[in-house]
Amino acid sequence: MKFSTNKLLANVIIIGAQWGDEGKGKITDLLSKSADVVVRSQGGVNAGHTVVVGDQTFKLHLIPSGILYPDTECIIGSGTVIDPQELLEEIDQLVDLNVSTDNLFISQTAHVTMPYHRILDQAAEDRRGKFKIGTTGRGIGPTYSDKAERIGIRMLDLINGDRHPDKLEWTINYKNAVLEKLYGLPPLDAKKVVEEYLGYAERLRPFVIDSSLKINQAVRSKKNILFEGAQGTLLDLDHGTYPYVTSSNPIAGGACVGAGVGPTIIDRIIGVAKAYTTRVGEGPFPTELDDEIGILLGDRGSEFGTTTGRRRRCGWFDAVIGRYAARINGLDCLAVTKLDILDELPEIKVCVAYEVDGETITELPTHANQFARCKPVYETLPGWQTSTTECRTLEELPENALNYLKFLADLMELPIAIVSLGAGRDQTIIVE
Ligand code: 2SA
Ligand code: GDP
Ligand code: MG
Repeated sequence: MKFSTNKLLANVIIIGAQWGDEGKGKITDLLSKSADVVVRSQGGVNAGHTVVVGDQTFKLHLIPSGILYPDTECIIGSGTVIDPQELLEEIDQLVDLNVSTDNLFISQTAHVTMPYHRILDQAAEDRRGKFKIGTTGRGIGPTYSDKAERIGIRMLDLINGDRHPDKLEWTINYKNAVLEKLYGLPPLDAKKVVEEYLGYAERLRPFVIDSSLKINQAVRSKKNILFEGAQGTLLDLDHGTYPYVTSSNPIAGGACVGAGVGPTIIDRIIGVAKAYTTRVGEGPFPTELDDEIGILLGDRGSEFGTTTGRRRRCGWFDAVIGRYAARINGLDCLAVTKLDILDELPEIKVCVAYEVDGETITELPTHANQFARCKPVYETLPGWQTSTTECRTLEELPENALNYLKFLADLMELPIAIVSLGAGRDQTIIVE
């Protein structure tokens, strides 16, 4: 479990190794102290990253979790989708809490979530009925769909007028036809929407930059860059549990695409994993607990969506998923969070394989139906039934807690670099 903290001072990608909400916000905030630049590469206001500093709790959606350090530059990269209204609210809330946003920058090529995207997200979910995905309803899928269809509106279209207001109106009317004809919904007033969004653009203009250029200049100046993942590996559009995924690429490769940097600049990839598993939204979840232990994990872990407030589904740690995340992301090491949530349990299970169709498998099946039929094969470890929240070194951990961590590290064939034992900054063990 050796890990040099010096290596945190390099170009590092932080990735969710499960289905999101692993505590990436806390880990990003922690490492931002030694970062010059923090970049969000994908996702939008669907993300909810919580950072606790003393008695203040910050819930960030689009703004990188490095924003709490005044000297750290925070960049919302090209691969993100931006809801200008929500972003402005997030900026205003930070300013109200005396957090400076002077070092915030927004990519000119990020796509804009428009009002029709939010409406279409909800309408599509309703139409999917029992096949619904359980999206956050924030218009994420429709914004990325328009990007792929090449009818998206980018920040620079709003800021520089590269897309003439007529063209904006044309796009809105095009989407109005979809709203009306496909869903029987009332059309939006195109002129009003254009006026509203050009107003947001005026406020956001000072933040908008060529983000890839800025990030690569920072690379050349040997600055330390932290790439903050949103959502998690299993929610990846290409490599997650499709179709129950988000519409971007939360995996390590997505960080390079979304930021506009080459993979050769990356020094280290940290996978953040909870000591158990959660999922919010629909889709198969082999280790899900529909019993009092699931409720206990949810209650002790305050497992409610940071963005939507939805109750998260809870289950045991799944090492099949963990190993998959290690492979897909090329993880160098792990940050294990929320170990303290297991403190009370007399015994703890870990899924080491699946049984499906009479076979035992240790690799994640790619087909959603087969994945839905997987039954977890568990190994049971003794709990420690002692509080770990005050532990600050591995030596201070109860023996069974340390054994649990070693068990996870061995299964995933990865060193553990960081252990988190509470939401606070100091409730952390950095493994030397
Ligand atoms: P979407 O809205 O199109 O991205 O939803 C598609 C799926 O991706 C899941 N998803 C998430 N899962 C965990 N956490 C997320 N962020 C919020 C949080 C979620 C919340 O931090 O708690 O508040 O509910 C997040 N964002 C997207 C989503 O549940 C769908 O399964
Ligand atoms: P993210 O999306 O990966 O940033 O995670 P979220 O912020 O959505 O959810 C993680 C929640 O757990 C937040 O409320 C954090 O403050 C909290 N948290 C993070 N690490 C720990 C930990 O080690 N122990 C406890 N008890 N809470 C933690
Ligand atoms: Mg979250």
